Amino acid sequence: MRASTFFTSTFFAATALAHGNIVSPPVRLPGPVTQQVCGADTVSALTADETGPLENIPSNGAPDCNVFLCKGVQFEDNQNNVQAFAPGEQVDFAAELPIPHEGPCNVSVVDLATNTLVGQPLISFASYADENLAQLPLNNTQFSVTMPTDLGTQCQQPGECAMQWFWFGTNAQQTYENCVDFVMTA
Ligand SMILES: *[C@@H]1O[C@H](CO)[C@@H](O)[C@H](O)[C@H]1NC(C)=O
Ligand SMILES: *[C@@H]1O[C@H](CO)[C@@H](O)[C@H](O)[C@H]1NC(C)=O
Ligand SMILES: [Cu+2]
Repeated sequence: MRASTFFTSTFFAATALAHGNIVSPPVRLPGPVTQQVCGADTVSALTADETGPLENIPSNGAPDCNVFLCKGVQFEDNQNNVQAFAPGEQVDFAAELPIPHEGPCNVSVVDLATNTLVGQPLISFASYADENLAQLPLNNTQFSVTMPTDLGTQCQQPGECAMQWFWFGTNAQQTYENCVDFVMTA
């Protein structure tokens, strides 16, 4: 985090923890299963600051707690939070970027069992959240993706696929993620 020193102390206190996150569609949030798999301090870090970078989240070396996949948050805590999208559907995203850090960003469909990309990224920014701009382009905080039409039977089971927002602040050396669990409707 590089919060500039010209911020007043009040502003700094209010925003020092805030870097960025997806606010819509609903993202994966931690619960008891994440606590069991990762540890209580992982859940504390995730809930203390939903906008923080992965680098601040302890994995405790737990084999099933990969903070680089959906922040380590487990699907089992989010079974009631699975979105349904149709092939070709336009899905609108809203993001908050209270402390921008310039770097690449994308949203991709991820196969959760193997942590591999399904197809090409749905959207990709070579330069995102550039703090040197007077104002961020609107598409940094409001953008849309079009759901793929060529997945066949892939991504039809809950927990099989998520859309993952992935942003890396190059100078900050901070990585940000959020996962949207979804199923593709036939
Ligand atoms: C998506 O963005 C992340 C973070 O910038 C980057 O590490 C990754 O290589 C990108 N993936 C693709 C397929 O471009
Ligand atoms: C976002 O908007 C900027 C400024 O208009 C534009 O240069 C860039 O290509 C857009 N990126 C995407 C992924 O739409
Ligand atoms: Cu930051």
